[in-house]
Amino acid sequence: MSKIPEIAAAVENGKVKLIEGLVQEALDAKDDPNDILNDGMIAAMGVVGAKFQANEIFVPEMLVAAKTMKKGVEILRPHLAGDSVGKHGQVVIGTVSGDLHDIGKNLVALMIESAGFEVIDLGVDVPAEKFVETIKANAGVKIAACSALLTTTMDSLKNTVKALIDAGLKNQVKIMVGGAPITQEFADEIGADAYTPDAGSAAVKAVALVS
Ligand code: B1M
Repeated sequence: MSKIPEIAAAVENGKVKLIEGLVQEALDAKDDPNDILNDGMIAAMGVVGAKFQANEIFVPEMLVAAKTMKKGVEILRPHLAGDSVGKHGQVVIGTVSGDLHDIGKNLVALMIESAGFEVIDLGVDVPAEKFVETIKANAGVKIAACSALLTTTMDSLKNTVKALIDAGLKNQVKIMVGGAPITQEFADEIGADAYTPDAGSAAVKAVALVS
């Protein structure tokens, strides 16, 4: 029987010590790595978010769930990543200033890398100037990928896109944006080149933007 429901339960309940073994067992049983990620771990984070919103759990429980998911993704990583790193050029990625969420951003980075880009990951809480400096210092960067998970950091995303445009970098890079509160409409409004709703479509779009 598939281990995916157990994986979802382990992420939801923050079973940090169990997750690596469960993911490995699922892989050994030939569960599809994408199903383990989407139906197991990402779905569980949705439940965690809903419980947080309903005041059933609080920030510490969200943190443990996040830690559990990260450990699980590390086991999955070699099964998701490809082997043609760098053939499409470089992508600078980060979560915008004021925002500490990095699981989605890390998945986008992983998928983009597996699609054949070299990824420069600036981490979380990244000031707009840091994106600008990094692109100026790396002529091979073709895409700036910016993630925002909070409605309160949508403004940071807007400022980051503006800083990239004001620095004259639109000739060098395409700007991709995403994250739960972001929409195509918002992306258009702030002048981004592309919005995608998830990590898989971000990788497909990145390749299309440079082809
Ligand atoms: Co936070 N948090 N959190 N949190 N957290 C949310 C986002 C929230 C929706 C929970 C809720 O209320 N239901 C809510 C935001 C509400 C809002 O703004 N509308 C929220 C809140 C309120 C907060 C705090 C303010 C809580 C507090 O302190 N009172 C605080 C803010 C801290 C800060 O950033 N300054 C906070 C803190 C945290 C933790 C640190 C505890 C932890 C993050 C740990 C970490 O990331 N290392 C955390 C977590 C875990 C969550 C939830 C539960 C899960 C996020 C996650 O990892 N999802 C989240 C609820 C939820 O998402 N349902 C929640 C799984 C991940 C795979 O999905 O990140 O959406 P996601 O990424 C997707 C897509 O969005 C997309 O692709 C990804 C994969 O397919 N995507 C892109 C993301 N970036 C992209 C970029 C692209 C393209 C696609 O192109 C460049």
